[in-house]
Amino acid sequence: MKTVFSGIQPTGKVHLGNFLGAIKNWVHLSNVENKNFFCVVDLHSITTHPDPMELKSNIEQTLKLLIAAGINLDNSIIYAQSSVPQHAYLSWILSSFCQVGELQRMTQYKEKADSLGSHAGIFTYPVLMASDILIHKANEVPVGDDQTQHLELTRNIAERFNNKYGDVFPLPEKSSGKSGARLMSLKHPDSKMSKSSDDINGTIYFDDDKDTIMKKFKSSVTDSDDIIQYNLSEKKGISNLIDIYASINGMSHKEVEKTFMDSRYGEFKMAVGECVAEYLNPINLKFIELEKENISEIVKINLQEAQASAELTIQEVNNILGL
Ligand code: AQP
Repeated sequence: MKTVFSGIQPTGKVHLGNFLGAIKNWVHLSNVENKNFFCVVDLHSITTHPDPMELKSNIEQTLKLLIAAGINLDNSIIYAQSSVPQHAYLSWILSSFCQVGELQRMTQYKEKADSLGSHAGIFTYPVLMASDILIHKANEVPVGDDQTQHLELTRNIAERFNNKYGDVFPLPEKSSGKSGARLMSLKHPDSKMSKSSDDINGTIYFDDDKDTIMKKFKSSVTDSDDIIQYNLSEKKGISNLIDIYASINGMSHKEVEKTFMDSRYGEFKMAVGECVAEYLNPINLKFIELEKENISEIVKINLQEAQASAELTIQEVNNILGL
């Protein structure tokens, strides 16, 4: 049986990009024979210095959304990273198996240092990420291409540890499953749809109602061709809409182009809006239902399982290191 780990930051309201790029696949993985850990990686979000009340509420909201999205809790564990301090403990140990030069080469460090200022947290967070993956000995990690570099670093760290102390950690692989679409802003198709962006009209949030969704798609930026064709270099806006439609309906880009070959942009935008509203509505309804329910027992049981799994690894590592 595979052990899968993946995480989401509680940096804001969950959006369609998070669903189609990650959570939809997590739901799928939770229904096949895997042991899955889906983690709200709140310690990572500290690097952005969030407002404490907002952070607390985002953590709770994100955990509830994972349940509302349909993650099968029979073989999946959902929890907040900061509730399992073993993540941070292992991160300290692993930092002695990571080269400074490796961290300096991380492209996300360079990007984040520009926007967040260069503090040590954004320099060393890839080690915490390695710890997130290795704490449960995950061998499969469903991540997008932007995370390939971090996964390679995790493998390097695990390999160095294993070379010195024996076969402790598996070398994790990128999930073989289909990676989800990378959604772009509906208003600025050059930028990624993102939780922390101010671009609310370019982002579809999980709790947008149908009217709002339709309005956002209606005013989405495309081009003047009126030809529904996937072309990432010249038609970013329409390609993004094709990606969304294809991802929700399990179709290829070509199939979407064929289906809408006689349609105009206005018609296509409405069709995309309709299918997005249909996709998000049951998740939102379930979320509202969960808001009324007390899910503390579910959260507690999941957390205990996550702690037990992490503690096993820490005991083993402590013994091996002589701690
Ligand atoms: N636009 C996107 N398209 C496809 N997938 C996306 N993901 C995020 N944005 C898109 C995927 O969602 C998962 C959780 O993301 P994260 O919270 O760990 O970090 P992120 O990639 O930085 O997400 P955001 O929404 O853009 O948040 P902020 O604004 O805080 O940076 C990941 O698997 C990610 O690939």
